[in-house]
Amino acid sequence: MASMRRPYITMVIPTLNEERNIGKLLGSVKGELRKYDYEIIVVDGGAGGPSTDRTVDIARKDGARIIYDDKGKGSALIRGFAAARGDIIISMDADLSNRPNELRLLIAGIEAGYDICVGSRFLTGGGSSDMPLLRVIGNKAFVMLVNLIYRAEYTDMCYGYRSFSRKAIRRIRLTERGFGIETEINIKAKKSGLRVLEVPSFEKKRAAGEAKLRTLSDGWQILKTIAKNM
Ligand SMILES: Nc1nc2c(ncn2[C@@H]2O[C@H](COP(=O)(O)OP(=O)(O)OP(=O)(O)O)[C@@H](O)[C@H]2O)c(=O)[nH]1
Ligand SMILES: [Mg+2]
Repeated sequence: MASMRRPYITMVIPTLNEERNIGKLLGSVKGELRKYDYEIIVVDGGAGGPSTDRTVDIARKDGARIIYDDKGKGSALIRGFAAARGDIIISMDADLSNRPNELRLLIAGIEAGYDICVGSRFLTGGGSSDMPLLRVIGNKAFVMLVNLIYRAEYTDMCYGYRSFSRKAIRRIRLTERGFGIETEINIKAKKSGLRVLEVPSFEKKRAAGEAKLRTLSDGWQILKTIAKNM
């Protein structure tokens, strides 16, 4: 970032029935960003329609801009990115898995001149207490495949805590509607020569509510994402 002024931050948070998490998340994000100008975009809804709980009411009361989407997590992120006004755009899960203090790392990476910073659970300082063995194995397999095919050096693939420069958001055209979105971003970032930085990130256990990712069918989607972009 050329100028010395503080960047304007856009948070993009996809939600599907996160009423027990979203209020606490927004509180801690706002605390962490208090020295910045920022906007928070909550993109709510899945294939079955909007959240059926109080997620949207709570998010709106807490000052988030609400956008609706009815296709999946990837589609929600694409919509959120398109609506973002920030110099730095950050995607974050709503389930309290991501640590708010790591926002500083994600912001610093873009300020230092990288186009995309991706959180990695497999760098020293990172980790996960929310990853069953099957997901660890699947994720490793996707990392190896993408690195081999696209001559990349990722250590993590399917993790959603990330930051983007405005330029990066404009440069890569995203189409994945579901959980393939992170893999699509990694591949397209590499293909378009963007400068990518991995930063260690620790994924806590989902605090409350139900997991939306179904390991096998979403794993299959991710495999198709890798094949489609070759
Ligand atoms: N808008 C939208 N958000 C979604 C959808 N599916 C998941 N999300 C959100 O995307 C984020 C990540 O989803 P999770 O269910 O936590 O996926 P995960 O982290 O792989 O699974 P857990 O192990 O349960 O944490 C959460 O904030 C979800 O609410 C969807 O279809 N639409
Ligand atoms: Mg989660």
